[in-house]
Amino acid sequence: MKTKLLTGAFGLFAASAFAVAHAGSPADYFNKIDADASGVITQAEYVAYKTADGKHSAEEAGAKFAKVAGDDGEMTLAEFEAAVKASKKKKHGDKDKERSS
Ligand SMILES: [Ca+2]
Repeated sequence: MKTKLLTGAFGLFAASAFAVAHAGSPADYFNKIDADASGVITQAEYVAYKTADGKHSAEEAGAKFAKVAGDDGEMTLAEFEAAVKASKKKKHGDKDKERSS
């Protein structure tokens, strides 16, 4: 009985730990992509990261990068966070809209 309880608790802990690690903060995600830790993400770094898992083509990644980075060709943490926030808003829809207005 006790063992079963412990296993259940551990399973819950493992699941929530995974959720946190998986979601991460935008800054953690940013640092992962910023391969040389220069504080900005270049197009090369972004494309390399996005194409690493084979889910995105270099063209797709390049287009997304240009959209987020703007004219200067460098993605700052602020730009990155804004893009993450914008994509989250899209996913969760009206809830965020109500809260912010
Ligand atoms: Ca960099």
